[in-house]
Amino acid sequence: MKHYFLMAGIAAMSIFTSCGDAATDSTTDSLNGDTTAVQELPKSAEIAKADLFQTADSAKTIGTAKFYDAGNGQITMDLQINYPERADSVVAVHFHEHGDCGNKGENTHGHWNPTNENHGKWGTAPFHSGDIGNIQLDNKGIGSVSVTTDRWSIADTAKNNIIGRGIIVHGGTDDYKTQPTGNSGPRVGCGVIRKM
Ligand SMILES: [Cu+2]
Ligand SMILES: [Zn+2]
Repeated sequence: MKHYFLMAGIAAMSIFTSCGDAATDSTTDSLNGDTTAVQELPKSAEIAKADLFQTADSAKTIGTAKFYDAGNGQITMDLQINYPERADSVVAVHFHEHGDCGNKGENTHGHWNPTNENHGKWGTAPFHSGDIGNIQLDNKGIGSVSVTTDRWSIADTAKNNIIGRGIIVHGGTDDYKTQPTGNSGPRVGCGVIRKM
């Protein structure tokens, strides 16, 4: 990763210096001075995050969803769940409409659905833009999934803005068919997507 940025820095500097007098000395000095700045480019910086907790006890965290700019208008979510009470089970995860985890997650209301599609399985149209789906938890209650998509935005005015949406972890399995919920069981975990 560091090497990549260094190479990018060299490339950028080459372009820069080619516009003026490309004196060898100043190129070298600029490169040394700019290496740190180039490494701070926000390309893969965390752009949003949701801390997930148990709906039965908000003091108990059960994981995080971290969002990154993947370039080309795409966003990557790395979702990690650590829910020992749910070890050796499947949980279903969706983005829900509202960022209010009150009333044991019920205040998030239904599935977030900016494209007005039916509920379904991620990647097989039709599906809601937050139908992350089933995640197998291991014997410690740990599971993860990574999703990269152009269905999400963090732009304030975008219809598909994910900021302020709820993320619900269900204590059952999404059948990917039942409308509009997938019959995914009780809401056992919740979090709200916040801009970083
Ligand atoms: Cu749900
Ligand atoms: Zn759905």
